[in-house]
Amino acid sequence: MFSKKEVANQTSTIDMERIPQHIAIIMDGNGRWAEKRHLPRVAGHKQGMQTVKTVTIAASKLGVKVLTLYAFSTENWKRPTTEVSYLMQLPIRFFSTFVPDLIKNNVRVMVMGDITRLPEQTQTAVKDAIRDTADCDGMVLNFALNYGSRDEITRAVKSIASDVSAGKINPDDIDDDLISGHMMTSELGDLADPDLLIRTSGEERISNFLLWQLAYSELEFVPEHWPDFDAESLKEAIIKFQGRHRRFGGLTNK
Ligand code: V0D
Repeated sequence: MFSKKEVANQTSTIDMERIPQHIAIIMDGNGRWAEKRHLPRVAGHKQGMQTVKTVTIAASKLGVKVLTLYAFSTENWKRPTTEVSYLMQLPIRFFSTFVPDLIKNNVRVMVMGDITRLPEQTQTAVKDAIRDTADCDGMVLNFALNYGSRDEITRAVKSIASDVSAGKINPDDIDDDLISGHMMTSELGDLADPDLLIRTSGEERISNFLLWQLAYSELEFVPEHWPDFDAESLKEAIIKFQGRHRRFGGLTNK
């Protein structure tokens, strides 16, 4: 017998010419994965970190140009202190074991969000990884860390308002591109907007993630909890994206 996955793979294959350039992922379901196994929630976070490594290498090998991962939202501070402390260790652990693999795979690390409120050691680990991978010109691995999209938009509006009041720009200069240039994704240039958003664990919401940048993205909600997501799940999501995002008679299917 074939599982659903195998049937899906028999009937369709990935088109390497049409890989989504920017994939964003809401890595949901780590706590639920652990609870189902009668393990503490942090065991799910630990396993989830392994999944980050697997999916990063898989995405890079497929030719994805930007992988944005929602690691910690501005709302996650409301979780129990012990859980928050554990989460804050994860970027340190992640980079202490994974920077050589990132460099080997030519992956550059980027972070968006307010990292100034994170513990000193976490900030250092993040800054070191950004520096150590600065010369990599393959995939960008972009972590959304202490990020919230309304906060991002609020900062952008304030910054634009202050440019107007300083006389640097006129209200008439404010357009789509100018606003994009004030978002935390601005250093990604043309690649700032995800082609595909994946959310794991069955929840079908955007939850304050990339509200501006997701305007035209394909959205895929998959049932697996993040620790169960793997290279095969990523390929399946890309195959579905390609099926939906076909160009009909030269018209783009936006
Ligand atoms: C737990 C699933 C990698 C989501 C993945 C601080 C919840 C595993 C990072 C990470 C977390 C973040 C930034 C960075 C390098 C690594 C991470 C957090 C949680 C919250 F620069 N996994 N990971 N960060 N989990």
